[in-house]
Amino acid sequence: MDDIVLQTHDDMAREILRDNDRGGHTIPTSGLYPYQWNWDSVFVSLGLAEFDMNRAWRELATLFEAQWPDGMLPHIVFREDNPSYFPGPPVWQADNGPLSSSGITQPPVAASAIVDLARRDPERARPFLRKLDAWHRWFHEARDPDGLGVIAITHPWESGRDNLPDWDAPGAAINVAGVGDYNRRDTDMVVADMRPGKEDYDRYLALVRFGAKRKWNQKIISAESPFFVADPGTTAILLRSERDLASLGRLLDEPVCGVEDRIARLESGFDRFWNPEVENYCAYDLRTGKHAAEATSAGFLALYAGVTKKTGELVRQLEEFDRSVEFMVPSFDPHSPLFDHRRYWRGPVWAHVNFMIARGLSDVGEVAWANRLRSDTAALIRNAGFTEYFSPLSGEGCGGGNFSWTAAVWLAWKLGEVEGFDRWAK
Ligand code: 9WN
Repeated sequence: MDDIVLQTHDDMAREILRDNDRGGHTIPTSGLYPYQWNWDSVFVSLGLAEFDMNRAWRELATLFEAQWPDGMLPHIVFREDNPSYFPGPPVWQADNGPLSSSGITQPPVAASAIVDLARRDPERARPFLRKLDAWHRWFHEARDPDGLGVIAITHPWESGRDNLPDWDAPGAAINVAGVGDYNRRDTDMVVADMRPGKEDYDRYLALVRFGAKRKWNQKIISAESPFFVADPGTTAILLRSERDLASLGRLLDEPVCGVEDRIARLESGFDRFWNPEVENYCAYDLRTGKHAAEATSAGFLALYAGVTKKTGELVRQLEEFDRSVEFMVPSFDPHSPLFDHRRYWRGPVWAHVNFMIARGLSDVGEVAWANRLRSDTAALIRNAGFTEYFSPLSGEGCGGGNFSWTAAVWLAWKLGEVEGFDRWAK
């Protein structure tokens, strides 16, 4: 009789990354997301680095192949037109870069990941240094034209946290009259109550049409877009990446000119996000001057950014969140009437966000909290599988399955080593 070999979660995670490999770039999951996504690929590179360093560097190289001449790194790279995803290349009409792509960006986690990889082999990071610098500069020029030290998004997809209630009020200014009929593909593959609603989708499409009409001229879009919202998530991620870019420059003995000024501007700008009524860092609508009215997981990324003056308040809010959920960290305040535990970014837990929040917590010495996030993430994946996101109440796996960044975070965070703490037994 053949021996039965039990597959470990590490094996499963590696298998998912191999299965989602499309020859040098990795898709998030087949069917639902058939292209290369920006921040997904970066987390994937951290997972790949645990078993195939060459492939990890290749993932980043293929992503940067799509960098636009102005420095922007697009949020989706289209190497084909795949009908399983809408909106595809014909809707975006963005031919400003060397490869077909979308016309917006996503949170710039790449410099932080590249610094992690560079610790093992610094020279391989050298080709990325100037590309990262160009992308970061682009954020300051195109997404902070007034030099306020906060980075705006021009589309909810740019935040990576697409249908967060933070975008509801600013999104009301988007004119959806011209979107017409279209055929969403996501709800063919995932139950509708786990995905954004029709109103959100109309707005997403209206903004794509708005950008396409302006030929994705980012200056014009920043000046004229009805949606221009400073995002604490993107700003925190950029701030950490700027610090990491500066250290990469030092490591490679190639100083990055201007990076220290950019860091200083973001550090002081970050205060603008503080909403005293919420006691957290909240999105800020640059068109109306209004803060979002509720706390989200992005506020905790302040610690990841090295902004530590409100550590006490943030930890208190984590404790508050924890009173209402089984698994941390919900993407949106679980006390709010808008909290929806299975619907995309209106409540669920995301492994990669936990990974970043925990890094910030451990940087400020909140080790027990960092460990708690790690063990929650491990328990969620062990029990529900490598799904796209998870209900913070029931632990149910939601969205797409065999998901690349969930697998990558499993490996990079060494979740296979977490033992003896089963949140399901709580
Ligand atoms: C739009 C791929 C991406 C993630 C985003 C997530 C989701 C796309 C969508 O999937 O967004 O970019 O069609 O829903 O919100 O963070 O990068 O996994």
